[in-house]
Amino acid sequence: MSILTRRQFGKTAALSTAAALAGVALPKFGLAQPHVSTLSFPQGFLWGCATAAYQVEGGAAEDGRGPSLWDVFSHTPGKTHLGETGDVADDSYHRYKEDIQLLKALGVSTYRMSLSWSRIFPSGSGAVNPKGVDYYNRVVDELLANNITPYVTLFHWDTPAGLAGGWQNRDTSKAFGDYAAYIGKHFSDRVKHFMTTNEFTCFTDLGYRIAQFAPGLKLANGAANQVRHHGILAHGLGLQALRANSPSDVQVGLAENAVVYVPVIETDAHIKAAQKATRVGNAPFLTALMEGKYIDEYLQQEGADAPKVEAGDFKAIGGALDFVGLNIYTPTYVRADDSKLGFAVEPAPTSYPHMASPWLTLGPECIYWGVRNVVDLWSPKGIFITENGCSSDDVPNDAGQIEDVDRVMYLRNHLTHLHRAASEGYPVKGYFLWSLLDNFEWADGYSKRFGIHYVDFKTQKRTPKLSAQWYREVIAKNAVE
Ligand code: PNW
Repeated sequence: MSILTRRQFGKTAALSTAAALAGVALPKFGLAQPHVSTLSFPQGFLWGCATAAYQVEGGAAEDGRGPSLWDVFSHTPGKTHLGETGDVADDSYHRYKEDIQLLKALGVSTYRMSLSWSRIFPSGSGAVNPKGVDYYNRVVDELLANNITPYVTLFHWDTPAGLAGGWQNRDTSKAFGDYAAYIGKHFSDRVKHFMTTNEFTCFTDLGYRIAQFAPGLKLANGAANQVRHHGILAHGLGLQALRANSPSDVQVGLAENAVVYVPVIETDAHIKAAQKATRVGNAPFLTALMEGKYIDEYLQQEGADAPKVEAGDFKAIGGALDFVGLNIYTPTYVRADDSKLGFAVEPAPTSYPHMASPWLTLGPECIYWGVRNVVDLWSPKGIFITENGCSSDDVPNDAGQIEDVDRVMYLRNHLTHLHRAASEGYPVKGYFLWSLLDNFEWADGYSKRFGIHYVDFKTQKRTPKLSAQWYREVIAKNAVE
């Protein structure tokens, strides 16, 4: 609805009077005749929801699943909010059919889920666990029976604890390649879209450099850079293995939380600065994948601490992707300057608004710039928003309903800016809302809720929030209003 300013209203009223005198019909504006603008998405745009295995499944010790670094970390005192773990989480291991009905009620056409590597290979490599494979066969078949297309992430941070040295060890990347080959062989008859890994920074830097996530280490810079390299190498080997073990209609990409640089003001100079920042600021990860090398700026910056690269590594890492998945939550504002790099990041004032998670600063134009910077720099074949959503202090009211108007505000604004990208011709193919359900929010345990369905963790009851009703409308209309 457009509300006219006092000046515009005065002008409209004057015009109407003049037009009435002249007997001319004018378009009607103003509060009595709300002007609703519908922002329609391209035909065939895919709407979905996303989750990850350790955050929703539970069943941590069931049917032969091996432990992951997140089981170990969350069971170590002091590592997560109130010592909470993913032992039970949303119990989706047993309730997946109910969860698929929630997806169906929303009307989504796709579901982004991840596989627990240690449910399939309990030690990370070696013997396969048929019961783990059966579980995912049941989930995939149930999705397909309900006309929901699975988009499957092979690794969303739950590294098998049995892999010695975790991501410090190059063998973990090779084990990931073997695991990906197995998944390709056994699932690509029904699953046609795979993402190798989710968010490199979160399982490398947060786990091995700043100890916020599993395994909770604070390695020196050089060693932590090597962990990053093993992360992107795993992606590369996984990509090759999936391709080699799947039919040609299978599409492979990844889900990456590239830093999104937003020009402070939309001028040519600041837009160029945002592009430069995107390339340099993501040098260890997305830039390395898209350009098949570490760019000079990164190598110079790291000097003797730069990662050790072996022959052939970048042939795998730089392999062509069918799509780039972007997990987009927050903006980083940047401006042009005359420094060597040509840009400077703007510090956020303390008054800058954020959602329930303090890191989740609000700037919905980031979804537009995330897409635009990546496409303008590297022209990938397609882009998916593989995650977008927010935490909110959801509290059921007396009637048991959750009126998460702040989440609706967050989502509506992000989709409005995503619409801009689609309507300018950027190849955005789909959007996965994080998340279907409240779930285990890593180090924040169950204290931060990201779902559009409220989960009562005592009873496992799921209740659609206002945002779920809102999203259902968006999907039905293929439009945001
Ligand atoms: C993503 N940040 O993580 C993950 O892929 C999800 O598993 C997670 O639940 C979701 O976002 C919400 O946190 C992120 O600090 C973690 O900018 C941290 C950041 C972004 C995303």
